[in-house]
Amino acid sequence: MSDQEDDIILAELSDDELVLQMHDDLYDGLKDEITEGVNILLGRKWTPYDVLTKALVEGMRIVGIDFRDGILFVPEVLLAANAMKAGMAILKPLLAETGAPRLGRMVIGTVKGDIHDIGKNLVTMMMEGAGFEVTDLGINNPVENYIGALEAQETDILGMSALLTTTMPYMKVVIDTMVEKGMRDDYIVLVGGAPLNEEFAKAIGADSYCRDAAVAVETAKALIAKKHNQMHA
Ligand code: B1M
Repeated sequence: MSDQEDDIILAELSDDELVLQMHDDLYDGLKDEITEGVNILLGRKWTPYDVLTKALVEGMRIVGIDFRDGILFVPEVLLAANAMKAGMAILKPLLAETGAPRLGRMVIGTVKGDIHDIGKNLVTMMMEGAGFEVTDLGINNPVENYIGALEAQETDILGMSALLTTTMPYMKVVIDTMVEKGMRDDYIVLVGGAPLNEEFAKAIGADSYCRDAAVAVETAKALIAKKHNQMHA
């Protein structure tokens, strides 16, 4: 870090400057600075959602570009991910604090072979904030984990996350297994992750593709309401 960077006092920056600085700090994997930045923005009455999307998610998007282009490597991206998680940990209770009524239960996990969990964690946070109970299976889940969790307790929604083109086909393995076991129609299946799209979701037999965590919440609410209406029709 240069002397000049040492001199930056985050609390003295304007909102716009601070957000740009946080993108840099996330890029550099500076956990303490990200924690401080999140707290400053919250202190300035930013909503937790705006802090999450404008400071953290946007910062990680920039990291992703340089990772793709071979400018950043796995160890650096891991540091960025840890810094992002430190920021998310502050926002998590605030996003869950809505007092929303219980809307349903979801099981979510990242598929086998895939260890990316930031997006899934974000979906979990937003779903909990919207009033869903969420069982998070973590990363690298074989089909047995999903089926076991669905069978263990009454669940409305299965959510799967995949960030790699090599792991996204595994979602079909899970859905096909649900079909074989005659349980597919008992659940709403939502899928998400950067390489997916609506077409893919349709092709593997999911109910919907969710572009981001906010869309996951809206889609879950809409499909739950539809299911309830059908049941009471
Ligand atoms: Co990885 N990685 N990575 N990585 N990594 C990507 C995904 C990649 C696109 C980077 C790149 O090249 N530009 C690329 C995949 C290329 C491809 O397959 N097309 C890639 C690669 C290649 C790899 C490795 C193979 C690298 C290597 O080892 N050589 C390796 C694979 C490891 C494995 O999984 N087996 C690897 C490793 C890692 C780290 C461990 C270093 C780290 C993960 C840390 C962690 O998650 N704890 C990492 C990271 C951080 C990334 C990038 C930079 C950022 C991902 C992220 O957290 N984004 C990523 C680049 C990118 O995506 N542009 C990249 C922020 C997050 C908020 O967004 O996850 O998209 P996202 O989630 C969004 C939506 O997608 C959606 O909502 C979320 C919130 O809005 N969503 C859902 C996600 N899941 C959902 C589930 C739902 C609904 C919505 O269910 C209902």
